[in-house]
Amino acid sequence: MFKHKIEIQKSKIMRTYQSVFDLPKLDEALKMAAEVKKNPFGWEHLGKHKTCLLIFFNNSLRTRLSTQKAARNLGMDVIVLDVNQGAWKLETERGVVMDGDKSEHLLEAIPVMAQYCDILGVRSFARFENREDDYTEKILNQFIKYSGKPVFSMEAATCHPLQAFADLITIEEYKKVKRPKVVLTWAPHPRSLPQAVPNSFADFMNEADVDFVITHPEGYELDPKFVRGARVEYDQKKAFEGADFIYAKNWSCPGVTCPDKYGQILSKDMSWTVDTEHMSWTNQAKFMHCLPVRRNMIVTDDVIESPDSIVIPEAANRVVSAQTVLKMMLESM
Ligand code: AN0
Ligand code: CP
Repeated sequence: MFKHKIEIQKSKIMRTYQSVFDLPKLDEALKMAAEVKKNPFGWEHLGKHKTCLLIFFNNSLRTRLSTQKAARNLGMDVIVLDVNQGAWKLETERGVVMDGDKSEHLLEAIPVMAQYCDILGVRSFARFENREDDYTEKILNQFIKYSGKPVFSMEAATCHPLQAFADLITIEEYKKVKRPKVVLTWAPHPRSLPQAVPNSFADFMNEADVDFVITHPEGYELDPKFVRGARVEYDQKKAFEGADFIYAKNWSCPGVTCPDKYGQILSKDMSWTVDTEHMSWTNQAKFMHCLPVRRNMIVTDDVIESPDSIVIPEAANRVVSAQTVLKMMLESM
C-alpha cells in the first residue's frame, strides 16, 4: 500500500523536459493544457520568487516570446540570455587548450548560470559536426548534469518537444473525427535544417490517437527511434489522400540510410512544395507548420493564407504548451 503511494508520487515528478516521454501521461497533459488555456492565471502562486532563465544558442521568435509569457503567467521572474550576443564565447569540448577566441568553458558557464535561477530552458540546435554528439544530446545533457536544476528543452539537437506538444494541442482542438489522419510531409528549403521538429512531431503523433503517415523523398528517413511503427509513404500524393491535417517541414538528411550525408541537403525538389493542388488531394485538411516558414519553398502563399491554414493558432498554443510544462515542473520542485 505504502510502496504503491510512493510510486504514484514519483510518476508525477517532472524534473526535465526533453521529449514526450517526460510528460507523466499524454492524455492527462492534454487535459491540463485545456485547463491552463481556459484559466491562464490560475497558478500564478506557483512561480512566486522563482526565476526562469532562458538560454539561447540560436535564433528564436516564438519560443523566446511564448516561453517568457508562459513563465510570467505562472508568476515567475524571467531572464533571457542570448549566449552569442554579449556573453563570452564558449568552448564546449573538454581537453582543449583554450588559446583561441573562446574565453569561457561550458563546464564553468553552466553551474554559474544555474546560481541565478531555479529552472533553465535551453535552445541548442544540432551542429551537424558529428551525428553521435547530436543524437546523444551532448549539449543539453551537460546542462542537465552540471546545472543541478530542472532543465527543459526549447529545441535541442534532436527534439523540439514544446513545439510538438503545442501541435498536438492544436490537432485536438481542430479535429473533426475521433482519429484524424495526420500527415508529416517533407518540403524543400535552401538551407540545412535540423530534424528536431519532425522527430518530436513523430514522437508525439506515435503516442496520440491519430492515423499517422510520414512522407519524404528517399534518403530523408528519420531515425527509427522516432518513426517507430508509423507508416512511411514515399509517394506524396498517396500519403495526402484523405488527410485531415498536413504538417509540412523541411529537414536535412538524418543520416539513417546514408550516414556520410548526415545534415546535408539531398533534394530541393519543388514538386514537394505544398500548393493548392496538393491540398485538393486531402479531406479538406488543415495546414500546419511550426514557423518560421519560407513561403513558396515549403508552402505557397495561397495555402498558408487559406481559411484551412491554422499556423497562427498553432503558434498561439506555444504559450499553452510551455505553461503546462512549466506548471508541472514547478509542481515537482
Ligand atoms: C529551425 C529548425 O528547423 O529546427 C527552427 C524551427 C522551429 N528552423 C530554422 O532554422 C529556419
Ligand atoms: N517554432 C519555433 O520554435 O519558432 P522559433 O524558432 O521562432 O522559436
